[in-house]
Parts: sequence; structure tokens; C-alpha cells
Amino acid sequence: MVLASSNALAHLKTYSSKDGLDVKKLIDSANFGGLTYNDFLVLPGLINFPSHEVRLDTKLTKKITLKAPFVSSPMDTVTEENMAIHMALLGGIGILHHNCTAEEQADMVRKVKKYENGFINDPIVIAPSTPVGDVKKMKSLLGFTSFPVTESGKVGGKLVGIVTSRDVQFHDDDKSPVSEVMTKDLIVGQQGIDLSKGNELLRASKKGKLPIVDKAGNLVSMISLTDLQKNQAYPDASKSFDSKQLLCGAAIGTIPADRERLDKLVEAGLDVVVIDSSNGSSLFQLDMIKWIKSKYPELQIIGGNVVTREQAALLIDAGADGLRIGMGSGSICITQEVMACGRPQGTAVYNVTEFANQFGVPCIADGGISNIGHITKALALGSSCVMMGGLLAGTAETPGDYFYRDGKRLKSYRGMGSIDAMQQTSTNANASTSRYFSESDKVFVAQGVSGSVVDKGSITKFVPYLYNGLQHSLQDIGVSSLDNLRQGVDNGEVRFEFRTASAQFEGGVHGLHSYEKKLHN
Ligand code: NAD
Ligand code: CPR
Repeated sequence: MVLASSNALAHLKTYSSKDGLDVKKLIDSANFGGLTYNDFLVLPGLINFPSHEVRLDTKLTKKITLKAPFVSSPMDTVTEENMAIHMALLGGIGILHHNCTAEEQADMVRKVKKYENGFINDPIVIAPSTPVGDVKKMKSLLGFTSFPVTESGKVGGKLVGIVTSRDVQFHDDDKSPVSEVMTKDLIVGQQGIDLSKGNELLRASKKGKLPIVDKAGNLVSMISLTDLQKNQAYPDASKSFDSKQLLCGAAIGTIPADRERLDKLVEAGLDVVVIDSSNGSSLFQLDMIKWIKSKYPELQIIGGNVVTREQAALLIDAGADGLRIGMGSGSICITQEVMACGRPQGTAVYNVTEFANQFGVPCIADGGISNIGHITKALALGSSCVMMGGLLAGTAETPGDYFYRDGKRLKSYRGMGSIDAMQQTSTNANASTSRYFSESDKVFVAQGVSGSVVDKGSITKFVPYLYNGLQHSLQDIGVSSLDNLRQGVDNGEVRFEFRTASAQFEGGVHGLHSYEKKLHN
């Protein structure tokens, strides 16, 4: 019998459940095995809204909400201040690595917290006695044409002038001090000025640079016309409510010296600390969380890493405000091979978040994210954010220089427990940073590798690609926000399908002689 086609929607009601699997059945469908992102898909839903309306606000911790669910990993080839500044500008957050001295890490925190879009906080400054010849050389070396002059020759010194290329260009005596040629009659901005007012003054001054001074006339920062022209607006930037400074995270370990390290980071303005360990369920970490909660009750703490509910319960009871999930799933990782410990990431994310979300503790899915689809799946399985190492490695904002090999432009990317990273830890000037030697290890046991990744350009293009891609992905699922995704998964409206090996093959590009995989413009 053929049914009337106008009855199709009504006929659906005769089925006992919606097409596909709910999330619990999906996890169970692995038949006692663990699932990871490539093992399943989310079924499409009804699109009744444009993709640009999809909201990606999400919790990082109990008290911190981000506009985008993106976190950069605390790895020494991924997150230093430049990455942390740009992740925060783009709505996510960066977690500064701790394979450096406490002072160096605190300095990075300070740079992130002090960053103001459009303001240069560490301008190159010269002293009144600097010879004109040096200024000419600086111009050709650095490409800048004007420099503020302070009494001390440093930021923080009393501003006494500004010297531009026009001032030195036709001055033949290279030995004379810049104090003889600099402009002393200055237009300056007062500390606290907003960018648009600064912009007006800058244009009026016709100097290309506007020095910003405090009440005593000391130089605090500078606005530059060329930067202003390049300057983008970042409406989704992650900022503290009160200070309006960018949010900053940093990682620490669990040895006693990490308590002093944290004191320095908090002093520098840290918002959230990540306790960095492959296995978070250790007495060392529980003690550390309790100590932090008693000394810094306002500081948000992300504990981890965990992959089971039992591990999560320990950290939640100790006071963690967020959890980091993943053991052995990272792209540089050999933990599962060497330690025999870990868990396939999909199963780990589902089991931990199903438990932690009942206590209002948001979770970050860490490791194994290599495309936008993985981000969607990690969020659909219950995580609130994703942490990325390899996916962001190779971008311009990561530490380290590009190099060429086999005709490709590359950057280094390495695991934090790779031999290379451990060797650097052991040679750190501040030996108290060496977490690996706390048990008097004589032989390193590597948990990761050291390698390289191709140039991915700037994250100012790459993260918006992830953001827009995630909006399109949620639109396909038929949910208009991450909250709706979570609700839909919880109430069984969002459906899943297990993917066999041949289905995975079918889902990739196949049957072509050659192709180019270009991901965005
Ligand atoms: P860790 O600092 O937790 O542990 C290193 C060693 O120090 C362990 O043997 C630990 O027991 C010991 N230790 C820690 N605190 C101590 C204390 N107070 N007293 C005595 N001994 C103490 O670091 P890890 O687990 O080896 O991880 C190192 C780095 O590598 C981290 O950045 C981590 O994120 C990364 N990593 C991640 C994974 C993963 O799957 N997510 C796996 C391996 C490594
Ligand atoms: P990818 O994003 O590259 O897949 O994974 C990054 C994550 O890998 C990090 O956030 C961290 O949890 C984990 N990781 C870092 N160093 C590691 C070593 Cl040596 N071994 C295993 N995992 C590591």
C-alpha cells in the first residue's frame, strides 16, 4: 500500500523513536570498544535560521564564559603571549605554557593583560643622547620612521620629545644627539584615552605616532598610524568584566615550586590556571587545587587531564572549576603506546562530561582535534570548549621561526613530554621548573614526539574560519546555539550514527586522480 504523500510527517509518529541513535546508544554501539571522533556522525536537522545567527557562547569554567569555544594548548610550540593575545581577541583563550621560568611566564601574563588593541605597550624608545646616525640606522633596520624620546631612553621615563625621519633626514652631523633635532612641542594622549579619541589626536599631530603619557608625563604606550590602519575590530574579545583587559590562562605543574610560580602569575593578573598533567587524579594535584582554592578563592582552576568519571569526581570534590579531558589523544602523543593508559577521546569526552555537567563543571575536550567536524563532535558529546595544539601549530602567532624543508614552509611542533621538551625543561635556568625530575628520574621516558607542521598563516584568519565553519556545522544539525546543541543531545532530538570503516572511507575524498584540499580563502 502506498501512503498519501501529504501524510509523511504524521506517519513519522508511528515509529517508536527518531531516526538514528541518541548519544547514549551511540556510545554503546561501539560494542565495548571506545569511540573517537571519526567513528560517528551527527545526523542533519531542520535549517530554519541563517548560519551567521548561530551563537557560540560557552563556558570555560564555572565563572568564565567565552564567545567562542576555542582554547590554545599550553605547549611551548603553541602558546606564548602572541597566541594568547590573539586567541582572546578572537573570542577564545590561550593557556600559556610553563616550560620556562616563573618570571618569564609571569611576564607573558603581564603582556596579555596589558594588551590594548591599537596601543603599543612596549614601543622602541630612544634617549635624548642617542646619536642622529643611530636613528638613521634604526630606521633602515626596523622600518619605523619615528621614535619617542624619554629621559631614560625607556618606556616609563619622562617623555621629552619625538623624532621623525624628517628630523634626521637632512641633518648631516650623525654624531649630534637627537635632543638637537627632535620635536619638543608635543601632542600627546593621556593614559586611559580611548582609541577613537587617540586616533583624532594622532591625525591632528601629523607625526604618525601619538605618545600616551601618565599624569606625571611619563611615557606608558603609543598609538601608531600604520598599526591603526591595519587594526581590526574584535567585538567578541574575551575580557574581564571589571578591568576590560583580555582574559589570560596559564598552566602550572604540581611540584612545590609551582606554588611560588602561581604567586607570580596571580600577581601579574592571571584569570585561570590549568593544572597540567597527563593524569590529573594524583594526590599532588588534589593538594594543589585545595591550596589554590584556599589562597586564591577567586582564581578559576581547570584540573586534569582526566578520561574517567572516577578521576573527574576526585577533582570536582577538590574544587576544580573546569576539567580538561584527554589522555593519549594528542597528535604528537605516544602515551597510549608507552603507558598503556588512556582512552579513545569520544568515549572519554562523553563519560566525563555526562558526569561533570551534573555538577555544573564545564569540560574542555583536549587533543585529537584536527578539523571543524571534530570540534562539533567534541561539543556534541558534552564538552564546552576544545583545546587545540596541532591545529594551531604552524600559525604565525606560535613561538619559533619558520624554516624550509622539501620546499615547504614549516614550524616545529612538539609534545610537552617529548625528549626535546624535557631536555629544555632540564636546562631551564630555574631548576625548580623541572617537573620531570621530581621523582629523581635518571632516564627520560618520552610520552610524545617532536616534529613539524606546515605554515597555516595567521590565526586572525584561521580562527574565524573555525568559527564560521562551526556555525555552518551547527546550522546543518538544526541547532542555533551551543546551548541548543547541548539541550538537543540531552533530550535525544539531536541524533547520531555510528560509522563503519567503509563509511569513513566513503566520507572522505575518494576516486580522484589528484586534488588540492584548500580549506579557506
Ligand atoms: P606531571 O608533572 O603530572 O608528572 C611528571 C612526573 O612528576 C610524574 O612522575 C609525577 O608523578 C611527578 N610529580 C608531579 N608532582 C609531583 C610532586 N609534587 N612530588 C613528586 N613528584 C611529582 O606531568 P606529565 O603527566 O608527565 O605531563 C607532562 C606534560 O606532557 C604536560 O604538559 C602534559 O599536558 C603533557 N602530556 C599530556 C598527555 C595527555 O595525554 N594529555 C600525555 C603525556 C604528557
Ligand atoms: P593535539 O591538539 O595536537 O592533537 O593535542 C594537543 C594536546 O596533546 C595537548 O593539549 C596536551 O594535552 C597533549 N600533549 C602535549 N604533550 C604531550 C605529550 Cl608529550 N604526550 C601526550 N600528549 C601530549
